[in-house]
Amino acid sequence: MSLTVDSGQTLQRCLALDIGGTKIASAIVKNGEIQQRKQISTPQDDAAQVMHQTLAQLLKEYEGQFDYVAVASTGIINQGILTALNPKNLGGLAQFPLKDSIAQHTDKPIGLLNDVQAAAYAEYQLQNPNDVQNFTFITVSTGVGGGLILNHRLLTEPNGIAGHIGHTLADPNGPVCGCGRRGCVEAIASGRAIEAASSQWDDPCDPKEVFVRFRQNDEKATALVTRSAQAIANLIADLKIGLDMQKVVVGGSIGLAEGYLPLVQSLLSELPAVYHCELESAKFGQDAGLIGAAYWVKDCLLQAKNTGVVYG
Ligand code: ADP
Ligand code: BMX
Ligand code: ZN
Repeated sequence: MSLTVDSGQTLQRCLALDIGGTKIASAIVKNGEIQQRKQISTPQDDAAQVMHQTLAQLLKEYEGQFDYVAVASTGIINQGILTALNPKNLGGLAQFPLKDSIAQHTDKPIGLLNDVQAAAYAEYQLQNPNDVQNFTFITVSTGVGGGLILNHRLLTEPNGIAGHIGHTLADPNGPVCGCGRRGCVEAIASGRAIEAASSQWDDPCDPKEVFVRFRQNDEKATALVTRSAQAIANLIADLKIGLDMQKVVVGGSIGLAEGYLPLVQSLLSELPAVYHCELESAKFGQDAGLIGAAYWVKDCLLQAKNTGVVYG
């Protein structure tokens, strides 16, 4: 990320944007507090053009109320460009010049990172660093994403790819993922994967209703939710054994749905003890991406201002 900031510039008020596959959240973040939160649907048709218009509109709505812009977005975020690993999650949008699109409407500094990397940064602030040096945030939402903190440091470099653990293998015979690989965790566990299955039922329904039926012990809904939770439990086991992960926090609308995390926990506990890992749900809930982007970009800007060294 390249960032410049004048020595006199204050960085109190952040316009934070969180662009997911289903929704775009926005807010002013000041002293860690969320103000003026708004939420709209992510463009699905004519996605590039509508995304430009949506960003222009948001920048106009918050005009004069921020000192810098922080964007947490789904996709691989590198050099200000959004590249979708799974374009199906973004209305077919494969590449988008996110930073340039925003820069047309403001001269304030702009920083960007992946949505789940941002959420990981926020939730890690709530951990005791003496107890937790290796930490992962997993979102189970439109897709499945991750943010990895290793040895206290969020991995964003060198290409913005780190953390895309939704595209590790869950089942070699599973469905083909939108990224082109067969059997990714995302193709089995995500909201879109659940929807692809439940929309084909004789009594079709959306993922929210799948969870209502799951909580009523409906057989098909329970099997579908369990398939998702099993893929996430195995992913957590892989993180533990591969990276000595000490804690995993789970977010996203599927991850936060009532009954989901206890199921993941119970499936993980069936594995040998060495694969076990402490699990929690996101304390910032749906705001983890907004808060994390605001903190992370501010930290990058301050680092650049104080040392002349740009990181991120
Ligand atoms: P985004 O991917 O934009 O960050 P979400 O975290 O809200 O958005 O995830 C969207 C996915 O979660 C969709 O597949 C949607 O159907 C599903 N979903 C939304 N609300 C619920 C709910 N209450 N229970 C279960 N699934 C939900
Ligand atoms: C996908 C990928 C990740 C993202 C994750 C969760 C795209 C467009 N996105 O794996 O970059 O972090 O989904 O994203 O390829 P969400 O939209 O479900 O929040
Ligand atoms: Zn994939």
